[in-house]
Amino acid sequence: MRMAQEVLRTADDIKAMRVRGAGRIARAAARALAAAAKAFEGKNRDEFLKYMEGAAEILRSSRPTAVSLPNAISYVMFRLRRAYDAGAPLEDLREVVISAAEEFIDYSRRAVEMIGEIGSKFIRSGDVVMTHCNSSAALAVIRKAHESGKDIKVYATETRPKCQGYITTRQLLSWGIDVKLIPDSAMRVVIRRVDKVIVGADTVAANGAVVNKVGTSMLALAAKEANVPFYVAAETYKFSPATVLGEIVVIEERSPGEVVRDADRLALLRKLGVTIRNPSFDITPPGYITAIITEKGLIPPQAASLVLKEEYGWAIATEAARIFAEIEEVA
Ligand code: RUB
Repeated sequence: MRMAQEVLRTADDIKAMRVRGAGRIARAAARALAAAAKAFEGKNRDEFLKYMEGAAEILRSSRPTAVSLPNAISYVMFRLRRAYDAGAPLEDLREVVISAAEEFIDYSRRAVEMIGEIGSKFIRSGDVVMTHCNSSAALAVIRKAHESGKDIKVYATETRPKCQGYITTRQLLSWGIDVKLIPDSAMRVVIRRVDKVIVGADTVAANGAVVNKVGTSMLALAAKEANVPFYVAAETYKFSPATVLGEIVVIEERSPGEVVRDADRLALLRKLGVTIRNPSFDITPPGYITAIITEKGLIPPQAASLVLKEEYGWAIATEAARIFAEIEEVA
């Protein structure tokens, strides 16, 4: 069975970062699953399940770090498998996928808005806020604070090597917010003029550690030293159920060509034997985080495992059952 074009295109867009940011890639994957279900031409429900599992796998492997991607896919696939096990006919299974994907996308959008509402209450008029990379959840907080009449100023880091800080700067300017762009290396100098830091998240681990764009943990370190509160804006689908069972978050390593853009210079450096590393994300330990702003309210990072139990009890139980089955097989 040929895979739907939309699935292949979406996976490519995510890999090439034409679609980027943890929330956006999650919504794009859900949309692609719905498109795949619509495009399925077979007549058989077993074939449909296999085809959807193939689509899920292609999308899941498009980028490794943001757990929002597998969580969005699991949200849809869990409902599909449940309906399949209950004996639903093909047309119902197709409908289950389409409506679960729409439900996820809708939830995700409302979650970002809710984070904006909740997070903006922690920003006071006159605050100087610093952000890193380009996070729609973090920006929702800043935008809402501005829209509710608070006078705020923002420092945005460039976020090398991909410079997502330029997108942040453009967005803030378009909303009429006072923003200054700084090189990443100026973080510790500028933090002295900052009242609050707010960043997004790709993954929140069970122990409350936050995985976000590389440089986030340096900013957290600078904020801690300067006694500046450090907030993370993260929807609950950025919490990783697999980490409850000890799984390590994979940090994406991207191409050296993003670090040294000039092809001749890159070739020369390679000829000289220079190795270039480009880890795309880093991990901020919970002790550096003042609070995580979720759509369900503000939580201390140490409460991440409670969020996981409440939101992903089913995913954790399914995964645990799979691990036990494997252990029994080996024994
Ligand atoms: C983006 C990044 C963002 C988070 C959260 O990295 O690290 O801070 O994904 O974004 P990249 P959002 O540009 O490599 O995808 O709040 O929009 O989900």
